[in-house]
Amino acid sequence: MIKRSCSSRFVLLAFPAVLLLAALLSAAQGSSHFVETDSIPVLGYQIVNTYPHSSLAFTQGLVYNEGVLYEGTGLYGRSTLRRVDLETGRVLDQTHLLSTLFGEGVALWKDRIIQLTWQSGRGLVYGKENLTEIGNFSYPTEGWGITSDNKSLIMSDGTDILHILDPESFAEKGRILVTANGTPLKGLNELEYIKGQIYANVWPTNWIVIISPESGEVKGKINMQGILQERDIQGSIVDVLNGIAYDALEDRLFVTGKLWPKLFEIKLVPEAGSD
Ligand SMILES: [Ca+2]
Repeated sequence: MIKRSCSSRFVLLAFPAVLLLAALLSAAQGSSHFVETDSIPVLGYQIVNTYPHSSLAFTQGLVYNEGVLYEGTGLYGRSTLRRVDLETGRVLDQTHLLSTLFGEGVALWKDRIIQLTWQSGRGLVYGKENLTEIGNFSYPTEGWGITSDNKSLIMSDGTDILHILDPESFAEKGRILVTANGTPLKGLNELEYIKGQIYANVWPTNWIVIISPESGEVKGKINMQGILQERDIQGSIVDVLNGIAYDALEDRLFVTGKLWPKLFEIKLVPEAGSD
């Protein structure tokens, strides 16, 4: 399995695309320990729309609001926070992080955007309109994904723990211990709060899990295998599925991945062959 370390992220970028795709498919299959516990309902997807996405964006955070995607990208020296036009994928505005920071998840809170960083223990706060940094905060874990349930911020750190943070003070108010059939589910990455449940990418797989915030139990899992085809990447280098955003007004669900040239609007459906 490809480990999530600084060096391995750059090793990933040196892989030929075909080999990388094969490695990722292998990793996704090999790391599917929770998939084998089959009492969790499986969903598939239908592609509703396909949009351009910057193949230079190492997507670590994604959220939608009023026609615009807010996207956080990673890698040292390349991390950004950007506003992106959904239809064209055009970057409307962006701010660059210090080269010592590796950008991670993003969430909206009121007129602010919150962005995590990976191993710096530092969260960044921006004004939503102009992406100007207006504050920061610290946390004792790694920072991976973050979302909001309109009362709190919910943050992942790469383990099976979701941290519930006060959105004003960033103090931890509680934790959700995530389990799939009673087994801790690690690797929780990019998050999105959708209609009372938490959707999470599971690094480094093609699975998205649907988590009950009350119990931490995985209530459903979405098999995203195959959404990005080899013909889509045409020799370019891609990394794993990561990035979930939701348009609550129009009930639209968006997904993409790190360095993916496409972003998809999807509809969830029962997986073929499942009950
Ligand atoms: Ca998200």
